[in-house]
Parts: sequence; C-alpha cells; structure tokens
Amino acid sequence: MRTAKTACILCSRNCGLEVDIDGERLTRVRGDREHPLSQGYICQKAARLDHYQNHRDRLDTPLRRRSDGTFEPVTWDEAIADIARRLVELRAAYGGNAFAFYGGGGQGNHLGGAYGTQLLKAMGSHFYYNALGQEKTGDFWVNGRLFGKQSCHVTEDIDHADFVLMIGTNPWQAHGIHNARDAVKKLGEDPARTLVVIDPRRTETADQADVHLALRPGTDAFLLAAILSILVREHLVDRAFLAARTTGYDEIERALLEVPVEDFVRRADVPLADVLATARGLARARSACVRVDLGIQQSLHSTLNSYLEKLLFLLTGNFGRAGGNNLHTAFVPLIGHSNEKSPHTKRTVFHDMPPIAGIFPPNILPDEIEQASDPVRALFVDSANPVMSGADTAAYERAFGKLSLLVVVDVAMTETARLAHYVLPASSQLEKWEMTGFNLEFPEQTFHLRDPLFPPRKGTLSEAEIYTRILEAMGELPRRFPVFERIARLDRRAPGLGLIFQALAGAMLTHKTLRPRRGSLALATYAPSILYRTLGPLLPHGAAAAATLLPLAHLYALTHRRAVQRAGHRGLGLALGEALFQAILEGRSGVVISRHELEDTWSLVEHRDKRIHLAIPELLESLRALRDEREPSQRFVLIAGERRAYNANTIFRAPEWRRQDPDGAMRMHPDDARELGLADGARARCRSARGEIEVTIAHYDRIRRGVVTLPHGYGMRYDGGPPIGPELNRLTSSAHCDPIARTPFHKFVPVEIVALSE
Ligand SMILES: Nc1nc2c(c(=O)[nH]1)N[C@H]1C(S)=C(S)[C@@H](COP(=O)(O)OP(=O)(O)OC[C@H]3O[C@@H](n4cnc5c(=O)[nH]c(N)nc54)[C@H](O)[C@@H]3O)O[C@H]1N2
Ligand SMILES: Nc1nc2c(c(=O)[nH]1)N[C@H]1C(S)=C(S)[C@@H](COP(=O)(O)OP(=O)(O)OC[C@H]3O[C@@H](n4cnc5c(=O)[nH]c(N)nc54)[C@H](O)[C@@H]3O)O[C@H]1N2
Ligand code: SF4
Ligand SMILES: [Mo]
Repeated sequence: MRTAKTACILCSRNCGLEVDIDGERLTRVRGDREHPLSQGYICQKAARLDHYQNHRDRLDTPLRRRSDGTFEPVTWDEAIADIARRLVELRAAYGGNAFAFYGGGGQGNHLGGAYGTQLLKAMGSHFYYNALGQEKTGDFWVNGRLFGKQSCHVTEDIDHADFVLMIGTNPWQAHGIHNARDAVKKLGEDPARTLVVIDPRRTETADQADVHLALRPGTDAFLLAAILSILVREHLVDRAFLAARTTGYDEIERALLEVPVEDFVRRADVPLADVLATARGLARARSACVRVDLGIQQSLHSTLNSYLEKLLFLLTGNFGRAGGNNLHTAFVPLIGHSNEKSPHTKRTVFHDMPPIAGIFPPNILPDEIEQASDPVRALFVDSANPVMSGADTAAYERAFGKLSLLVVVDVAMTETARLAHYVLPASSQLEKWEMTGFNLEFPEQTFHLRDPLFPPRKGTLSEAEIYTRILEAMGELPRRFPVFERIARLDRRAPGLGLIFQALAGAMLTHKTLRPRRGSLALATYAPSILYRTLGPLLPHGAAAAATLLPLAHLYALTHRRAVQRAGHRGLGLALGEALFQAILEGRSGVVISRHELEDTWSLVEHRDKRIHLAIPELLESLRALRDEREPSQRFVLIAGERRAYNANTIFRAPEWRRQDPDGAMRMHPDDARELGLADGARARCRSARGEIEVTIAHYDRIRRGVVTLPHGYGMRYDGGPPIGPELNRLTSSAHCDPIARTPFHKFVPVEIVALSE
C-alpha cells in the first residue's frame, strides 16, 4: 500500500487528489489539501476513479480490423509502419484536405495533444476537430470580436462577487468553477450576496439562489435582451466605464431600446418583477459576475446568447475588477485565433466553414467525409468518442464507414474504436505524465503537472511516444538529432541560459522569415517530438513528455514576468522561465504560476486600442430578428444531455461505477407522465425528427411541464454488450445548430413520447 498525488480527470476542474494504491488498484481517494486551487475539495465522482483505470474495455495491444469487422492484435511496429505508409500515400495522392484530426485531449489529459496535432502539419492539413467546436466556439467567436482575438477567454471571479448570475449552468453537478458546491453554498448562505439562476429546471444550484428564473427552454436570448434593455432604459449602465474602456455603445443602446421588454419576458414566461429585480441588482451590486455554460451554448440562439451574456457584465462595468468577469492568461494555449475574414484561412470543402479559434465543428465532419468533392479520407480520433458524443450517431457510423483510414488512439475499446481500421492503446492518464490546459483563473493562475501512479499497462504507449514514432516512420523526423541533442545537454548543464528556448525561437524566426533550412524547419514544425527525444531523456523522474513545457514556461515568464515573480518564482530573463519550469516539474500538488494585478486584464485585450469593441453587427441583426421569430410549438422539448451525480462524459465505461440512476432515466413532470399513462419507472419510446430510442421514465416535479431531460454519458456498449442507458445522440441532429458556430442545439430537441406496451 502506498499514497500518491494526482488529479481527478472527470471534469475540467481537475481537483488535486491524494490516493491510496494497492497493487494495480486505487483503494481510496481524498482531496489534496495542498493543491493551491482545489485545497482538498472533491465531489462524489472522484471516489470512483478506479473505474477509469481498471475495467474490461481497457486496451492492451494495437488492433487491426479484419475485412469481416473483427480485430486482430498486431505489434506496434507493424501498426505504425502500415499507418505511416498509408498516410504518406494518401498525402501524395490527395493532399492535405484528405486528412483530419479529432480530439487530442479530454477532461484531464492535454499533454498528448501537442504530440498528436503534429500529424496535421505532417499531412499539410488544417482540419482540427474538437469537442470544443460543439459547445464553446460560439463563445470564442464573440470574444474575437469583443476583445480582438478568439483566444481571449473570459473567467468569473465568483469568490469575490456580491452578485452572481448563473445562466444555463448547474455547477452543483457539473462544476466548471472551482470548489463549486462550497462556492454555491457560500453564496446561498450570505444575506449580503445575491445568486440569480436562470434555468428551466429547479437545479441543486437553483435551490441556493435568491432568485430562480425558471424560463421556457430556448428563450434566453429574449430574457437576456429584456434585462439589457431594462439596464439601458433605467440608466443603470456604467457610463464612465463605457466611455473610457469600450467603443460602439451607441449602437448597442439603439438596438436595446427597440427591445419590447414585456413581450420578451412573456415569451420567456418568467415574472416581470423578478426580471426587474435581477437587472437592478446586477447594476447596483458593488461587484457582479456572470457564469454560463451549455444551457445557453447548446440551445437556440447559441452565439447570440454568448454575446448578450457578456453585455450584461460589460454594460455594468463589471470587467477589470475583483468579483467581476476578466480575461485570463493561458500557460498552455489550448485555443488559437482564426481570422474569418482572411483569404488565407482554410475553410472546409463541403460546408465552406472557417475554423473558430483554430477548431472545426464536429457537427460538419460527417458531411465533409461523405459529401465533399475532395473529401476527408483519413481520420485520427484521439481522446474522444464522437460516435457517442457528436450529434447524430447514425451519421458518424455511416461516414466513418466510408473512410479509407480511421485510427483511434484511446485507453478503451470505444464505440468509435469499433469502427476503426487501427486501434492504438494509450497508457492511461495514471500511467504517464499528464496535465490539463484548463487553467482558467484570474488574477491567480495555477498549473498542475502529474507524474504517473502506475507503470504503463503492458502493450500501451503514451501519446508522446505514439505520435513521435509515426512521424519517424513517415520520414518526417530523423531518428537522431545530433545538434539538438548537444543543445539539450548544454541547456541542462546551464539551465538558466534558456539555450533550448533560444534555439527554438531562432528556428521559428528563420522558418517564418528566411528560406527554411532543413533542421530549422523540423524544429519549428515538430518541436514537441524533438524536445521529447532530445531534452526529454535528460529530465528527472522520466518526465520526457513534459519537455515540451519548457519553451512554454519561458514564453509565459517573458510575457508575464512580474506576475510570475509575484507567485514566488525567482530569476531574471530566461532564468525565470527555467525556475517556473522546475517548480512545475517538482510540484506534485500543482503550483501557482502567476499572480496578476486586476488592471493586467486590460493588457490581455488584443484590440490595438485596448478597448472592448461592443458592437457586433451580425449579432445586433440577430437581436433585431428576435421580434419576428415564431414561437415554437411542440408537445415536448428534450434537454438532451444533463449533468447528474453519476455521469462523466464517456470516460467511465463500466456501468457499476454509478451509485444511482443505472438507466439514465428520462425526467418528466408527474402531470405530463400521468397524461401519457406513464408510471414512475415505466418504459417509453422517445422519437425525434432524427431517430428514436427507448427510455425509462422518472417522475420529477422540478421541471416545467412539456420539458423532459436525459443525461449524456450513457449508451456505451460495455464489454461488447448492448448499449446501457440512452444513446442520446441517436435523437440529435447536426442540422439543428447555430448558424455561425454550428454548435448543436442539444438543449432544445423537439420530441414525441409514447408509452411502450408491456
Ligand atoms: N457530473 C458531470 N459533470 C460534468 C460533466 C459530466 O458529464 N457529468 N461534463 C463536463 C462538461 S464536458 C461540460 S461542458 C460541463 C457542462 O456543464 P453545465 O452546462 O453546467 O451542465 P448541463 O447539465 O449540461 O447544463 C446546465 C444547465 O442548463 C440548463 N438548461 C437547459 N436548457 C436551458 C435553456 O434553454 N436555458 C437555460 N438558461 N438553461 C438551460 C439545464 O437544465 C442544466 O441545469 O459539465 C462538465 N461536468
Ligand atoms: N447530446 C449531447 N451530446 C453531448 C453533450 C451533451 O450535453 N448532449 N455534451 C457534449 C460535450 S460538452 C462534450 S465536451 C463532449 C465530450 O465528448 P468527447 O469529446 O467524445 O469526450 P469524452 O466523452 O470525454 O471521451 C473521452 C475519451 O477519451 C478516452 N481517454 C481517457 N483518457 C485517455 C488518455 O489518456 N489518452 C487517450 N488517447 N484517450 C483517453 C476515454 O476512454 C474516452 O473514450 O460530449 C458532447 N456530447
Ligand atoms: S469537481 Fe470535477 S475534478 Fe473535482 S472531483 Fe468532481 S469530477 Fe473530479
Ligand atoms: Mo464539454
């Protein structure tokens, strides 16, 4: 028996953990009090972590599909040689459009992403698909307009806010904010602070709220527009802030004065008095912030919602202050910026869709495989299970069947892996060095690099090793780098000089400006793998895969010198980056990497004038169009993908991890259920325009009538058996989506429900 530190990998919070280990099993899981952010906090899911490490779907050998659909084990050498050969042939025959990469990281693993996406460069492709493109890209698009770059990302300082507005999010179950239950409870208990929750369901979070606006699903744009209009009409906007820090307010004001407040509030079906109180409370609070998530991002008007939600804190001046919303730094840049207007931005062949923040939306991928004149023919899926998690399961099954090469890199035999030509078994997140890039805090930023708890399961490799070997087999990378090996050795002998970083910066520079020389080209393009092979072996504790963090540490320290020093890291120039890297490498509980001053949030704004550009013409147009929108009329709206106590995306596959809700029941108001003749626990058929599934009914009176909910993260075929619980995405459609970001409207799926006769 031994004790070790790690992090939970089940949601974006990645709470620090202290675990007891007995042989191959995790026998006990506690919160790690020394983790600078989570400070010992965990939720009930973390206790079940052994179900990730040990279960019957774990992979332990590369697999190749036979023509009859079954799989045969192959050696790593065979698999890699054949995959590399087919990639090179495909590239020669069809060029970059024929290749796409999907995933590259999940809730707890982002170190492998840097290695996997190198394949895009090797193939000359830009087609990077990721689950963020089915939830957050509308938000990123809005950020690009408001703040200058789509990589500018907003966080919320809930701990210091007097007034918190939570829209379409249930942190009690989903978290998304650190130590969520404690934070929500504190808000609920403190009479001096106000919590307003906008959610059609009376969630556990709403239970703690001072005001719960239980709106009709899909009407947030109307409600938020009404609140904003009240702010303008009652002169509650922060004029001084708007004049000093923003542009375009006049246009916003004009559009908001046209909003028919009472009519919009009626559409949302909430009490006008509560809406007025919310607007006034928000404006008058000493500090206020807004926290949102899927309830508005995966619902009608998704991108417009993301705009209106941000106008709430911007018009009231709750930006750049404690307790407000702020931009934050990114130690590992998970997202980039895509200039939608530039002719150089690569668009997809069939949908002519540009990326947002460097990401293409999963929703269009089946069409890009099946319908495009120059289709995607080869796909890598890493750390994702789109057959379960993308909208319209049948479309993925069909499209993936048409690929000439599908390679899945996963720890488990997933529904997507079953369709692959090759399945490559990755070592689990507890068997290799790992990290998460979800460090979304301001003014204090933390980072947690984890060391392995177990040796790699026999037959598995880390992503760093898998992709480096593929690049080598493709002939993209030599097997030795005599020059860089020497630089790496020198760098470790005198770490404060940052020699590796200088070599890398030099290579990037020559790559961009001069005619690239062979060596510099490789270093600029495949830095992660080259660092892994050269610097990696020189790092302590076998942390080779973390070598790619060294240049990031230098870059972060150079960009945010003062803030890094304030966090206690010592050194000048490149020595500071080295000190930061060392602290990360040695800090088993995570480390504080920077402490900013609130004013610094303005330095993160990317518009040249450092102002926030409020007016977004396309979305002001959508706002005006709301008035003429027809009211939808369907008997039932399904909220397809609720977070509950025992779901965690598709990370846990063994059904016994759940303590309750084994079927992932459909929640339905008891009066609706009685009308349909459905007893609690009855079976029913749920049909959408796209497909139908069977469900178990649970009577539930915390939801509006006419609205039903199903959890996501069910429907997997564990151990080759039938699907367990709802295969939710057989009901959803990729066409029912936002026009700008193409994020699916999962929270608003019209359905019919009929009783199943016994
Ligand atoms: N337990 C658990 N936690 C998770 C996950 C998990 O699978 N299980 N997944 C993680 C991931 S990947 C994500 S992205 C986050 C998501 O986290 P959340 O977005 O907070 O979780 P959801 O339950 O999907 O949706 C939030 C709320 O939106 C409400 N909602 C539905 N329709 C509407 C609407 O029209 N308007 C408004 N205002 N609200 C609406 C729902 O009732 C629900 O309470 O959770 C993360 N955490
Ligand atoms: N209808 C509906 N659909 C939804 C949602 C919804 O609310 N409703 N939610 C959506 C949201 S917000 C999200 S984020 C997506 C998530 O969906 P996906 O992007 O598909 O991600 P996960 O379900 O988290 O699956 C993670 C995969 O990574 C694998 N894995 C775990 N550790 C490792 C590792 O170390 N290496 C490798 N290579 N693989 C690993 C797991 O076995 C699993 O197969 O689902 C989306 N789908
Ligand atoms: S909040 Fe998220 S990261 Fe923390 S213990 Fe729960 S599931 Fe794990
Ligand atoms: Mo998500």
